[in-house]
Amino acid sequence: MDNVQIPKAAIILFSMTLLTSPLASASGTGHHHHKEETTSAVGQPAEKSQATKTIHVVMNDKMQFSFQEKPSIKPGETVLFIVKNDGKIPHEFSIGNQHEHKEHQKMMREMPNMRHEDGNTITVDPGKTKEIVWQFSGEKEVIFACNIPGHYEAGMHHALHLQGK
Ligand SMILES: [Cu+2]
Repeated sequence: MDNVQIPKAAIILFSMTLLTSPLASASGTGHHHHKEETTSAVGQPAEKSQATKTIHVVMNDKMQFSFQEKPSIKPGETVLFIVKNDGKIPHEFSIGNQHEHKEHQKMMREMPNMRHEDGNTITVDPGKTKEIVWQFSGEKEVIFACNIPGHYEAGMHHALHLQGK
């Protein structure tokens, strides 16, 4: 009897391996989900050709964002941000809601040497200019922030309420 049961058990184990292996490899390739992380509660990255508005932003070491003109954005609008760093240290321009920035700050404190370059974030070196294109959708309360440790706390954020529709 034992001779019969052992192969049966082996077959069961074998089929369980077949069943679980696709699951195991799916969780092993969790990095593919990275793209989804760039979809935020306030929109998603877009192509420059889709942008219907350009907003110039200047960042400085006084922990401020200054806008060439007061930004006005409608829900659904795709905006090209041209972001210049006038300071002497790197700064970040990140688009999100309050919760997303809090999470981002936590991660930056844990990995202080990491440069954060997600779809919703650019890091701009001193004297440099970078671009980010964003389509606004979802929540209407948007925050632009620099999440480099200490910067947000020092005032490096700007809240914007999307206008209309
Ligand atoms: Cu900063």
